[in-house]
Amino acid sequence: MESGERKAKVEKMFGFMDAFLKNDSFSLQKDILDHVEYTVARSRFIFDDFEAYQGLSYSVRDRLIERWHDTHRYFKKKDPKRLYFLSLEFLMGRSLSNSVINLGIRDQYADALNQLGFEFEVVAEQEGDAALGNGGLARLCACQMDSLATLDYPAWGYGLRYQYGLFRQIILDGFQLEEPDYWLNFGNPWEIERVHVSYPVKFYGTVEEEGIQGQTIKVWIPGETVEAVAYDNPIPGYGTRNAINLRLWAAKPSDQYDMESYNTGDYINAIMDRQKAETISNVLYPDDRSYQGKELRLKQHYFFVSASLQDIIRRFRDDHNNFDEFPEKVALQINDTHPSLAIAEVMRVLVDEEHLDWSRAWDITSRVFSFTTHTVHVEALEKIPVDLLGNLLPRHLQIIYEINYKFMEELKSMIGQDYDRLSRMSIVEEGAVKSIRMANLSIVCCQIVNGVSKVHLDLLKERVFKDFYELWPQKFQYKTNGVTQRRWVVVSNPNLSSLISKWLGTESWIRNVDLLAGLRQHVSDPDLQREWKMVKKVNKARLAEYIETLSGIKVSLDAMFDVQIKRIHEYKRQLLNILGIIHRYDCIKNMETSDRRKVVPRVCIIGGKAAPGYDIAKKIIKLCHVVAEKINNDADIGDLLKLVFIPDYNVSVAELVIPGSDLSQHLSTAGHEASGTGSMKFLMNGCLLLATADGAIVEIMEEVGADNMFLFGAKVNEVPALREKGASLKAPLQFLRVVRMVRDGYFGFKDYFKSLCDTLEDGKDFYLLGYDFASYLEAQAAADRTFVDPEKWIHMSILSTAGSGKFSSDKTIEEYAKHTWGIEPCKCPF
Ligand code: T68
Repeated sequence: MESGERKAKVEKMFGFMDAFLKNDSFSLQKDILDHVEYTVARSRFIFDDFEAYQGLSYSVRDRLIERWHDTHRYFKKKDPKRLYFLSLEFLMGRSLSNSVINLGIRDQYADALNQLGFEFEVVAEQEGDAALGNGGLARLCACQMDSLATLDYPAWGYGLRYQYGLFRQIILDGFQLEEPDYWLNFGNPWEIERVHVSYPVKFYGTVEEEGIQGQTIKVWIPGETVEAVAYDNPIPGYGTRNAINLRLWAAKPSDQYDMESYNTGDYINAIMDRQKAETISNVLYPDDRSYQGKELRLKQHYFFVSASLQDIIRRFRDDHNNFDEFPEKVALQINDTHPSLAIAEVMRVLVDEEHLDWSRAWDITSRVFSFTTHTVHVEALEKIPVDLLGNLLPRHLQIIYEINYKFMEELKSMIGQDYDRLSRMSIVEEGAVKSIRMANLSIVCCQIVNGVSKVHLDLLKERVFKDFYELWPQKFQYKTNGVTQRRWVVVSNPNLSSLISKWLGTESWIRNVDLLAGLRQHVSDPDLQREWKMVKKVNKARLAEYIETLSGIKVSLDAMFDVQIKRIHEYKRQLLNILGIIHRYDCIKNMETSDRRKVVPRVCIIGGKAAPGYDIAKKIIKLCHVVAEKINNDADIGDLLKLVFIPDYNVSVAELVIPGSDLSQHLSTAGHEASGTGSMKFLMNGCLLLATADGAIVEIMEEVGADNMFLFGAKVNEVPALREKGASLKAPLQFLRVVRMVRDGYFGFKDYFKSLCDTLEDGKDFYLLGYDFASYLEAQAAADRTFVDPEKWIHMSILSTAGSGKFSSDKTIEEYAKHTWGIEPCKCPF
């Protein structure tokens, strides 16, 4: 039957509107029960919370799929320029609450569950996190997908479906241990396996030359083929019918080399060999600092790039046959350099497969790509050893050499024989290990290179990519990062969300975040202040309960909840926080009992994962535990000070902790944090920030005013000169005293902490903890003084939320759409 004929028949039988699923309480209950019975295969009369979660999720998924189909049909009909967002990492967290809120049917589902004898919150807690990323970069992508869908952009996300997400952090005797995160163990209702959407990805082999029509063509004869299978994850927008797609690739053995291996007669080994193919997409690399030239990692990158581009080109070809139209229809965003092999891959397809001449192919390629970098650390820029690349992807290496040759020629004609500069800018780094500099490749190709904050752009211009900036100043831009208010306020802090809507008289801020500024006019209203305080108290109570369940520690709700949650890094300076806590403890211990009444009680909360091979970061975690052990068990201290380490920090833990925080700390040594998006989540939730003037904080200061924050520390432009001073830069006595306490074994583990303390010695203190310590303590004292004036604190808290609009990912995406990708909204009409 023709599809048009079938459509008419279906419509005649069911009527157009009947085709859509209904959202009244009875229909939802029926759908949940049907899925429990037929999809989960449990009895509809006896099922537990987890099975209710499964039934519920499949029923939500059905509704997502409807919108997702309609959206893609509409995109196909309109054929707008599409954005393809390529990222090796997406940190999506949980999907259920976010989906039902974006679909606008949360209350209906809560009611339906109630009727069935379940509680929405309890059922939602059953979901595990999808943790296919390390930290800020990956979570940023998740926020941006939410904004792309909400703002109706014709966008696709592409990534890898790792079987093992970011490791689970187990704390044993205060030490971090890593456990695999086999997140698919309990199934994943949010994805749709597309067995028919699969592409062969090739590796290794040789490049040969062939003469075709008088021309010499390079032909890559690959040595290994692996199949990439698509798993689709619908991403619903809020307040729109649009639902876009996040397509993640999984590796499967390919049939293409089957016969050869089976013919050897060694059946079992042939199967084992096939199995190896699947390892490509198995594991997420848990290191967010450095790039090692590991073959598996490179294989992951190319596997992802090749499958995504085959898919993108196939879609383009459905309606176009001239590649000159490619840049009008396609924008390819490369998220950090990890997907930058895509540049060489597009060139390979255009030149080797489509037989375009080099300059036409290069013109097209350089008009489709844009690149965002997320680091300020030159040493963190990705480099691939030439030997490794040449072995795995011999044709790509040739193409990169060719791009570099042409670039070097062009550069020489512009700057002459300045060999130092030429060698700094070359895509190929000569040296002990000859390598390809992926950032240089990306800058040479892309017309726009984005930083993620104003400060970051300055650092790119002045330090990281100075030579390139001087050559092509017009390429360099920044887009201030943002986070989605849907996830970080509406989903995670429903009480605050309702309060904001009540005082603004509208829910429109959920799509139009500028409206948050309207809270300013009510900031002094005692009713708002009282209600604001109440919401915080309820959230603190929820967090206190969580802490007690985790650690058995009872914390007082009257204490200031002071939080630092993020990946553990020396530059993020969790150590400064811990040394500050030791100082506070030491002061209380040495106080007259009568003076202790003046101490502002604090609950210090720290959470974060250290990369498995990052020794110093692991020692910081251990130090936090031994200090906590001492303080929390000191009867002298009681409720005046508590220190809690929250294990296995992830997106859903953040959703619980952030709303319950009073103060949040962002302590990076100035010039080290490209942006930092945690601060934005706290800001939206009305937490006050204690921070250095680094990354996004500088722009936050502009929005909420420095008076509404607690700022401290050396400024970005002071840091290099301070470092120059080396050992002559003397740390204050208070600092020396607390470091000595650790060094002398006051908290035990004296030998273990020696190397950690050594990093703080005069002349070795690269991250300037000693230098910043005094001003850090002053900022902490200012926070204490403010906390005892609740009216002032609440005032600052309301102004923080009111000033957070600029840091919505909706804003970031609008900027990218206009100034980088050149895409327009494409809103599905019904
Ligand atoms: C972060 N980068 C920045 N990298 O550190 C942070 N790296 O300042 C910024 O706010 C955020 O990106 C978003 O722009 C990362 O998170 C990684 O996770 C990473 C992962 C693999 C390899 C290197």
